[in-house]
Amino acid sequence: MQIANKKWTMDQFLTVRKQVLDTWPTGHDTLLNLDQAVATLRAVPPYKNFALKLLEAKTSGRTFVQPRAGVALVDAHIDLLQTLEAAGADFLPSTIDSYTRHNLYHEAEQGILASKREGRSLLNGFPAVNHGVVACKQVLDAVNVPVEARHGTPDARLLSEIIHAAGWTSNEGGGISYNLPYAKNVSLSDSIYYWQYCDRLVGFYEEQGIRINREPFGPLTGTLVPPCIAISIGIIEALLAAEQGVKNITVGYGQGGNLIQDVASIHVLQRLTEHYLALAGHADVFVTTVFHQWMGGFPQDRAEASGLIAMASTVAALAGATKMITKTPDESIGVPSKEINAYGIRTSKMVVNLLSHQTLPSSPQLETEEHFLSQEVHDLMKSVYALGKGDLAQGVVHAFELGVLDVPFAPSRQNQNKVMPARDNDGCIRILEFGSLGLSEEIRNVHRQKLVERGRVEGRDVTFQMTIDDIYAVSNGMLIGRPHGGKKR
Ligand code: 8ZB
Repeated sequence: MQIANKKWTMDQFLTVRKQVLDTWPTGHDTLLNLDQAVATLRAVPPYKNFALKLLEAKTSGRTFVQPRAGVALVDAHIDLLQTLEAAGADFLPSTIDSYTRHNLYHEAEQGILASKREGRSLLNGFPAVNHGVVACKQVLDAVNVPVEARHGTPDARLLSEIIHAAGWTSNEGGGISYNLPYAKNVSLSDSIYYWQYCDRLVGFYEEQGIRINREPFGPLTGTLVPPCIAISIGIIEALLAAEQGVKNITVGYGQGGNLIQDVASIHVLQRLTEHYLALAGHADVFVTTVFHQWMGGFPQDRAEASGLIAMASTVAALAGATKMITKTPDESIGVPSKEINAYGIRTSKMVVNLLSHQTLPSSPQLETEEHFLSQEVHDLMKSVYALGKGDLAQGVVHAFELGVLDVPFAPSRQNQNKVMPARDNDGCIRILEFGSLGLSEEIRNVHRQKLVERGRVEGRDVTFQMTIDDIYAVSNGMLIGRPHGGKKR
């Protein structure tokens, strides 16, 4: 697939759309008529519009909270969302099941039937394509806050059609962030093309005066991702979306663990996303941020998990993130019950409410971190633009081929997997192996120096062993994987 970062014409979009709607019977739902979909979306009240509520969130001085949640059957899914709304969720999700994420709708159908037979969910999410527009609209009608589709789908074209036609006003994902962490063998140019379609659909609705939010998936693999890599990919996905006409974008970031680095990252994410959008002629896009509570391995102990959730909420609030995605004390077990999911929301909300209107004051450490991080992002963006000879989509594809952009621990063959991260002596995520990452020698030396400092304190060489120790540290109750620094009880 030859791709370019250029807005699709409506003709081009409608031609592809015919094929997309043909891929599964619910694609022929009468409500997928675009005029009818526009009417449905126009009838969504402002307090249930994701993009409009984000405007309110950004000016409120409080970090809004949103859980993850999804089960196989419509009634149970509605009951689940109503429980989470009652627990205080400001935004609701519908987490989509893995079969749907891989476009395996026949398998999803079997999962629905089996769930009905057994009287419990046998899918790990809500199969929105199989349920179709009418059922998805019932879900939205049953709650009083905006609903977003959250998934992990490289080709989400039909899913996006269905959820928006049902009045859901936000969609998570992007051509990079919903490919590399989630798929092994989907070509990057294909997934970028599929997501151009999803964004062009939103662009169409925006042209009709309907506000819809889009959210790149910031945490990527959730495992020690250096902030400069996550932020650059978020900016690139924001730029690709804006080109297709998206006007309301929430860029994301997964908690790293060091307070200063996390606050710096949210600040730089907001600032540089706006900066690059403006440079590309998209200054009219409204940008917000989302902070994901710890996406790595969780402690098994519920009390320890709750501590981690409370700490994440503290950081999100002090950083001034617009919203935060919550975890639950049962994260290490699997898909949470509605009760424990509600518990996670209430824990998180307590903290962000206590900290509303408080922010981390500026300090030399915070300024230094923001300075270096900004420089890193500028380095990466410059390398990507150069590789694409001005075309961002081409640049991204070449950047991943060459490892100029590289996501640690991604299962995808589209990714070089040469970058190795490790924490420095303060617990900040730094880079131990750079591969071909597009960073200057000056920046690389800063990372090297920080890791050597840790090695000196721990009396060991800087090796991959640090990476391994750090991956398991948080679930063992510490941020940094020190050689003899087990849990202090
Ligand atoms: C990449 C996102 C992983 C996180 C949670 C996992 C993990 C996945 C569901 C869910 C509630 C679901 N997750 N599916 N949480 N309901 N159906 O997403 O636990 O935290």
